Amino acid sequence: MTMVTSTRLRTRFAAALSGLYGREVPAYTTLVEVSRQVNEDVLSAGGPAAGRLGGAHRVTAERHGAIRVGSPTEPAQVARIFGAFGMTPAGFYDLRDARPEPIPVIATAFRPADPAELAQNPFRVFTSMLVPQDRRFFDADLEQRLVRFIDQRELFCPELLSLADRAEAESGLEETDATRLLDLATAAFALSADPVDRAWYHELERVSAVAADIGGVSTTHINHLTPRVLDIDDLYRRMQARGIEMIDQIQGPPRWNGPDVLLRQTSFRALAEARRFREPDGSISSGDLRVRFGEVEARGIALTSRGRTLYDELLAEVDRRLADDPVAVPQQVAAQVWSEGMPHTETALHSQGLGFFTYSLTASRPAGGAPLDLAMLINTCAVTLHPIVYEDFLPQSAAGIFASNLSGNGSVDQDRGGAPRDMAWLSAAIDREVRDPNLIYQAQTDASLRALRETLRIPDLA
Ligand code: OOG
Ligand code: NI
Repeated sequence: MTMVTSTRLRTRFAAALSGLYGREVPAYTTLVEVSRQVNEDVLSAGGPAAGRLGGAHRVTAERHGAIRVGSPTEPAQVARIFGAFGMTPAGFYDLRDARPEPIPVIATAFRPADPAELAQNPFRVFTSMLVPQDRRFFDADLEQRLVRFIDQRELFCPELLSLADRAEAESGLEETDATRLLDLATAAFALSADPVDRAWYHELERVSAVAADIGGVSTTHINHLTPRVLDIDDLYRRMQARGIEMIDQIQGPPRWNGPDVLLRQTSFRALAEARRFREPDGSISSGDLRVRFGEVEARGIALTSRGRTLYDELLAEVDRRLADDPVAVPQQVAAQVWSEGMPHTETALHSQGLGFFTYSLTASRPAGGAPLDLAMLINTCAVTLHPIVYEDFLPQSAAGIFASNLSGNGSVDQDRGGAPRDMAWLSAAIDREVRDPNLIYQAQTDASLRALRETLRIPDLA
């Protein structure tokens, strides 16, 4: 009996969701097609971006998904399902005081952590969880009704959960069970034909459209699935040329002539989708909802916390200059601020401790008696730097993506207290450790440096 490994299960799950989402949201299929063309063009032109941050095999299949669930039991179930696919929770995002629009959720991303697993298939899912206890959004009465509604629904059937547990415990499943697990897991994220209670949905929508999307319906669904492109500016132009109206900007770092870092994302609003509604008198009517969208992203180098601080400072500087000069072009200002403040080369990013890299030895140990250090080995090309790809998300971009796809503003009462939530709280709630992404990247760098020290027999090389 051949085992379908968890790596293979993850690849098949990502592909099955992609098939499902393409049938549900046809604009997604266009986006994937245009992304494929952009990537082919970048790779065949062989420019600096080609292959440096992931080869054709990885990037072509690469997707992130976004789902939104209630709490407290649903996130723990989600964690078991993704556990079957070798995806662990990494990073903690709190969007409740996000700008421009506070969203009543916290989030983590389920993703592989091991470099070999990431190279096979880096599928990641940004998973948001509603916080009904947050008084800035929900009063005590609404909290109670929301929790009751969420508690009595079943997003994931017991068979799915027990297959997932077995797949995780045994690092895979035999083919028949694997197919069953994948079918059930994919179906759990399909848009449901169940009627939506119109009054309940609208009551939540007045607080937050995201709260309604999560707690106003009896099932969950994939909110978007995002392909990765090697040139997001080119993709943006090509989508607009096809008549698909994109949001007015690309979130994250600007386009500039230095190393790509972190993550750049943009999105477009999907069309309204037909849904059935249950009216207050019990009758069923038809209508539509517009909650899902298309998104695309370009990934760059993972930044250390120092690099991240610099990134945040540069963003703030861009905001300041734009506030001072209302007619300035945001992209130009950003590119200017970056060329003043961000190192222009990968080597400089590395030597200033701003980015994460691994090392490989390209020449034998240089002769001569001078003590060797890492910078000198890099400068003489004896050691080559390899950037580590950023595998996570950016809270500010996520907030921008959420906000740009909402129709109405909700209502938030900032005078009321929130409910404290952090990484430790989330770890306890889902009963598994939410990992700090920086420690994952750091471990990769450390392992590579250790290997280099051993090969060169320089135990204290730094
Ligand atoms: C998630 C929004 C965040 C991203 O790529 O930053 C996100 C959502 O809309 O549910 O997907
Ligand atoms: Ni997304």
